[in-house]
Amino acid sequence: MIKRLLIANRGEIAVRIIRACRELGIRTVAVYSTADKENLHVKMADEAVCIGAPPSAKSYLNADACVTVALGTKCDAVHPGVGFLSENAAFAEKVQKAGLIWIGPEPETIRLLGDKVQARATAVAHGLPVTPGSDGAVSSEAEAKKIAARCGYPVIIKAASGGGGKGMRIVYEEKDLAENLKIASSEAQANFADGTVYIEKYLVNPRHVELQVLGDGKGGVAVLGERDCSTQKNHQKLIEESPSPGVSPEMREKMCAGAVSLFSALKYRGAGTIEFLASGNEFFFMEVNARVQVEHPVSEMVTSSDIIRDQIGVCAGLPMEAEPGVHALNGWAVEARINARAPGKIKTLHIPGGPGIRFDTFVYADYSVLPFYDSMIAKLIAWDSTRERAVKRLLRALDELKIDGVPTNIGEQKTILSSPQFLSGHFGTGLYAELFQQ
Ligand code: MV4
Repeated sequence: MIKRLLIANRGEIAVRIIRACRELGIRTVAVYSTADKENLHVKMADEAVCIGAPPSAKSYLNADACVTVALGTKCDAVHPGVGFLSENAAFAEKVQKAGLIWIGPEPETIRLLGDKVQARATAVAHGLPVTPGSDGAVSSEAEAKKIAARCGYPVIIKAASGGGGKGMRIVYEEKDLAENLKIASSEAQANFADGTVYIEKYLVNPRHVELQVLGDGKGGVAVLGERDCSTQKNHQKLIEESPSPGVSPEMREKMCAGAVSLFSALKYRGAGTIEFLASGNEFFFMEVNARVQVEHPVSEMVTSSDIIRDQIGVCAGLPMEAEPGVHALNGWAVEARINARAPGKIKTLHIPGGPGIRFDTFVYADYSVLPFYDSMIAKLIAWDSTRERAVKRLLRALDELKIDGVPTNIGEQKTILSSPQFLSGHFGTGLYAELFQQ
C-alpha cells in the first residue's frame, strides 16, 4: 500500500485528493507555487514544498521538480489531479522510472488516447459510433474536399493532438475549406507541436455526454453512469448533471457496452472518462480523458461511490471498490461551477448546507483569488430524487451562498438554472449563447 503521496496540483482537486488519502491512511505532500502559500491544500497536507514561481510553467507544470520533491520527501506515489500534468505521458513515465506509483493509466494508454486520430480508430474497433469523417489524418486539400463532400457541410477540422475545443475550425462551404485547413494545421503545430488534423461532420447544437469509468488495470471495468456537460461557455463547463436528461435507456445501454469493451481491452487502470456528442437518438464517440475530472462529484452522488479513493486504491493494487459492470443511478445530481470574474480578496464566505448539498472548494474568508490560475473557486453540488427537485435544491443553495470581495458568476448560474430551456431538459451546447446572446 502507498504510505505517502505527492499531489502535483492545487485548488479544490488537491483538497479532494487529501481527503481521500486521509481515509486511506496515506500521508500527503503538497507542492505549491510562491503565490499559493495560503491555498487550502498547502494548509491541509501533511507536508508542503514550494516548487517555483506563480506561472504554471514554472511550478505546477514542472515535471522534474515534482518528481524530485516526491523522492526527497520519501513519497511512494504521485497523483496528478486534473489539468496540468494529468494527461502528460512523459510525466507518467518519469514518475514510474523514479520507482513511484503513478495514479493513472499506463503512460502508453495516455499516449494512445491523447492522439485523437488513434483514439477514434480504437473506438471504431470496439464498435463505438463516430461522426462521419476522415479515417485518419488529412494531409492534402484534395483529400479534404473529397471527405467533406462525402460527409456534407458543415464540417469541423480538429487537431489530432488537440482537445477541449482548441484549434478547431468549422467550415460551412467548400470555398472556405483550403484556407481553414491551412490555418487549423499551423495552429495545431504552434499549440501542440503536431500539425496533424482530421475532419468530421459538424453537428449543430449537440449534447455533450460523458461516461465515468473506473478500471482495475486487469480488464475489470465499472461504468458509474453518464454526465451531461452541455452547459458551457467558450468550452468552459458551467453546469454538469447526472443522469443526462437527453440519454434514453437504449442509448445508455449502447454507450456503456462500448465503453466497457474499449476500457476492458485497454486494461485501463483508475478513473477515466469517455466523451460523446449526442443529437436526438444518435451518439458519437469524441475522445477519452485519461484522468479524473472536475465534475466527478455528480457521479459520486448518484452512485454512492468515492471515485478518488477508488482511483488511488486501484493504482496502489487494492481491489476495486466499485463492482465491475454498469451501475444503476439513484436520483439526480447537478453541479454548478462557481468562478471568480476577477482576482481579489474574499471578504465574506457563507457556505450552503442542508440535505443533499456538497460544496468543494479551496478558498475561505480572507483568501486572495489569484490571477495566475483557473477562475473556478468552488463547486456546488445538489442531489435529490428527481431532476426537478435537484435543480430546485441547487437554486436554494445558490441563494445561501454568499461571496463578497470578488465578483462571481453566481447570478449567471441562477439565470441558467431557472431558464425554461434548462428546466425543460431540452438543450445542447448552444444553451449559454442562446441565453446570453454571445
Ligand atoms: C464537435 C462538435 C460538433 N460536431 N464535433 C468541442 C470540444 C471537443 N472536445 C469537441 N468539441 C466539439 N466537437 C463535431 N463533429 C461540437 C463541439 C463543441 C462542443 C462540444 C462539447 C461541449 C461544448 C462544445 C462547444 C462547441 C463545440
